[in-house]
Amino acid sequence: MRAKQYDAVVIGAGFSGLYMLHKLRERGLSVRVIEAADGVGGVWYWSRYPGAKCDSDSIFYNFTFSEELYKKWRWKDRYASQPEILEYLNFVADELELRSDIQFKTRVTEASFQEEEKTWKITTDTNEIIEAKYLISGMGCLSTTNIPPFEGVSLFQGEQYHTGRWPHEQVDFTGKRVVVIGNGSSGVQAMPEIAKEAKELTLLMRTPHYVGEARNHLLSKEQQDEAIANYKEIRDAFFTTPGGIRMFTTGKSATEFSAEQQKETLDYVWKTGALALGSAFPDIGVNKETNNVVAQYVRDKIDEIVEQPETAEQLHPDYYITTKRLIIGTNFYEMFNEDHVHIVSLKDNPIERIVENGVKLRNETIECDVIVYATGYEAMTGSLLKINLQGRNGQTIQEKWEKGRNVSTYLGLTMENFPNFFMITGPQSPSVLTNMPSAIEQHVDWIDQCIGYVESNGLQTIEAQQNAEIAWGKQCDDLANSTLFPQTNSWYTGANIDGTQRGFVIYVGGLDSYRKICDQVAERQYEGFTFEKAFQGIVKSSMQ
Ligand code: NA7
Repeated sequence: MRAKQYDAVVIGAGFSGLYMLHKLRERGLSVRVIEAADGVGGVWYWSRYPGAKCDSDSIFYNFTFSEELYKKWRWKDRYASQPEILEYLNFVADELELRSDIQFKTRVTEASFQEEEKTWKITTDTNEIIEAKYLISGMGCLSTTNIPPFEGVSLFQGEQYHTGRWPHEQVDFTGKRVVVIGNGSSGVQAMPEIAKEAKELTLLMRTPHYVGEARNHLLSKEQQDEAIANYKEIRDAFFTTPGGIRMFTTGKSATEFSAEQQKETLDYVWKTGALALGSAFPDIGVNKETNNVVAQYVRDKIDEIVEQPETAEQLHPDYYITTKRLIIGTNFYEMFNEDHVHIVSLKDNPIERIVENGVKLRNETIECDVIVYATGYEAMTGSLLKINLQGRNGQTIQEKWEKGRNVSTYLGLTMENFPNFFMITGPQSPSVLTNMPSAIEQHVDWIDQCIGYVESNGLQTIEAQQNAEIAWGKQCDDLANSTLFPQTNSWYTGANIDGTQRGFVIYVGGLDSYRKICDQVAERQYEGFTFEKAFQGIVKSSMQ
């Protein structure tokens, strides 16, 4: 079979893949996007569970690279729901006429670097072979679902769903006994919706989490007009803020305020909603005292809202707030005041197995008709490790990263031994600590510029140097170790998946600082990279 040939192959047609395709096409490259689903959207194509929403204010949850595109779209909700985000991404695909270069219902199974040709050979589950000079992962950091390896899953006689792979048809919970496993963002968003229909709803909870108020509402025509008029400010936030989003902040440590002032500030945040519990006092991630002020405020709120003191106590989180992804919800704590909603702590009573009629815990069996796994994702590395990706000399990504235990990249964008391969929002980039579209635009712009450099200099390959990779890993670790983050086991560290413990794989210095570092690397002629030039051998760009 003859291989199809392109300049670049991009894996995934979510926010990342769509924008990457647009940029490389503008550069005049031939590009093929390979997407497993039958439509665009990426994680927003799959995560159709009831209540699914983004947790950034919608007006920031879009592309800003084109003023024209930005101004053509109006969000209906303060936090766009999954159908609305999917509609938006379809709108983008149509406006930029992207579909003709996307191959749907196809999964990349293998990709190997061909030393002689200096190209990537890509194999799909449709038995096609594609060759491309550049290979770019737009698979995102939260797309491979995590169903923990519970025994007996196939024995269950009722319905089972994962929030990240929800059916397209509406699931009817009316009159049913439902068990939800997991109370991360997905579980917290889904449960109040499921509780409206279910006869019984039981949350099986391993760790209580901090849930702030979302305060979603429809955007008025005036608010939509204002968002459109504020285009420049919104775009500016992508470039100049640590999270790529404008959030409420006092700009000071909680320790600089009296107890009354702290409460006043946090009352304001609770009333106005959003993830501002994490931004009101900027030293929350490094100062235990500030952290405790905010954490205790949420625990007090739980006591105020939840009527049964034992239930309130069960819901008290005890880790450093924001060291696991902060959650915002609607009616989450209130829901536990309803008679048909229950909570079972798995702390001393873990799940033993799934049985025919429910979930068997150490001390009891919870009978149910439906099990909802809201158990999250193999975050950060899961999707990359699922592909048989082979760099130089057949080294696989599984070998390089020791199956996820020793992740190593340069800038979270590239890797030694994997020439011309790029990751969008990869591990060791700011990724999930930012508003994702902000991070994605920065990554795609940088990769596009980098490819432009390679092309205009007549180069064959660009590849991270080992010492650059080691230095980047150290910089990420040192930054993380100066914060409270590593003190909590979370999917930031891979602790949610057995055997994936791997240290901290997010650059915690903020998107604004990260952008400066990446720009500087480019300005210094791609410092820390090695190039191969046809017929002239290897060229090294120096590391200082
Ligand atoms: P998360 O945030 O990873 O949450 C997963 C939840 O599932 C969390 O409560 C986990 O408990 C729980 N979990 C995972 N494995 C198990 C096992 N084996 N037993 C019991 N409970 C388990 O995923 P989400 O989908 O909610 O959110 C992911 C991101 O997607 C979110 O931040 C948004 O950006 C969108 P744990 O806390 O690990 O004890």
